Amino acid sequence: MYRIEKLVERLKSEGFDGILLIKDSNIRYMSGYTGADSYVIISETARAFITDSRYTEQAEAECTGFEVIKWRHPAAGLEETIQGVCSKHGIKKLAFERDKMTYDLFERLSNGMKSIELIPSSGLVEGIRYVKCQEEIENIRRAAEIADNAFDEVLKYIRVGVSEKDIERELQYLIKKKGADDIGFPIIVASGKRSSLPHAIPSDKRIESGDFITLDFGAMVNGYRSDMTRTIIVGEPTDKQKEIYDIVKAAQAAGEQAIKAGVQGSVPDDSARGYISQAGYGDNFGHGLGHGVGLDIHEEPFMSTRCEKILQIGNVITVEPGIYIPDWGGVRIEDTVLVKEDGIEILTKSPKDLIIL
Ligand SMILES: [Mn+2]
Repeated sequence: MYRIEKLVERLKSEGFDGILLIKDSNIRYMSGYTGADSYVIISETARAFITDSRYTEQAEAECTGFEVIKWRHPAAGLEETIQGVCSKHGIKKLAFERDKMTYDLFERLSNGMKSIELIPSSGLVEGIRYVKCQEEIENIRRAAEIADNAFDEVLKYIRVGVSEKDIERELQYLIKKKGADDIGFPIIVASGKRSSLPHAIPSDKRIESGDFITLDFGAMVNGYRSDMTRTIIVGEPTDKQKEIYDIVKAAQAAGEQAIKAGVQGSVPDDSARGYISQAGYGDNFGHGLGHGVGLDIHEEPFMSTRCEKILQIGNVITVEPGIYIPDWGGVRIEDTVLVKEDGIEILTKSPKDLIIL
């Protein structure tokens, strides 16, 4: 229960009596609950899990140490239920997650609970999630391994004539077949000129000879995600395709080499971006170098030129530079890596030499 103790400590130091959690990933992290549509209140003494009849049985089984409280007709309304927990535990200043609270819910709660001060907060749980424990790392490691296996097998399926959607569906099936609870996030398949779209949605476009294909995908294991991208080519690459690929590959290696505990998140970004800029393609790399990954697919630290976060042992982050040239195509190469004292462990192990199908 060290997670809850750490949160209580943080609440105290910020001057809050308690916190209302509504973000699924934060609720899962704190309570073990794997479902949705629920609320958690944590304070020095409160471990309250508020849900409705659809989820009470599940919550009672999953949330050890929590009091499961049912709300919604015929039980009390949400405001009344939260108010009840707060009165019981002497909570007057109740923090909430400012990036998740809707205006609707805020209005409803503040009108319905006049004696409680609702105060916006940010990153209280995420700050604890920032460094992964061994069990979390094992889940991500397994997710990365499943994604590697699925990638290896989907290569046999990719050929001239199949569509991006066909590839997406095959890869999705393979990720689940190889043991994932789910895919990590919606799969990106971008081929030919469409590979210049960093976050392309798979289309009906069919693969042609000479196409780069960018595949960005991951697996989910016990709620934890992996994230990887490989760009492959069908048919022989042109000199320009080889040039762009090699620049991204070298930039990706430069980014990875710059990562170790104690380094500011902007440093690896500078390193990869510097390489791409020197090669003349700085304007074609518009996004940050990478992001944390865990219960959410995008979480702290967000590595960019402005990132001030210090990388720590136990961060799990992506390293994903790319070059995108409109109306021509693009290349991105991405690993999920574990930050260690002197460097990294790369969790996604698929080859990074250009695969020619
Ligand atoms: Mn990513």
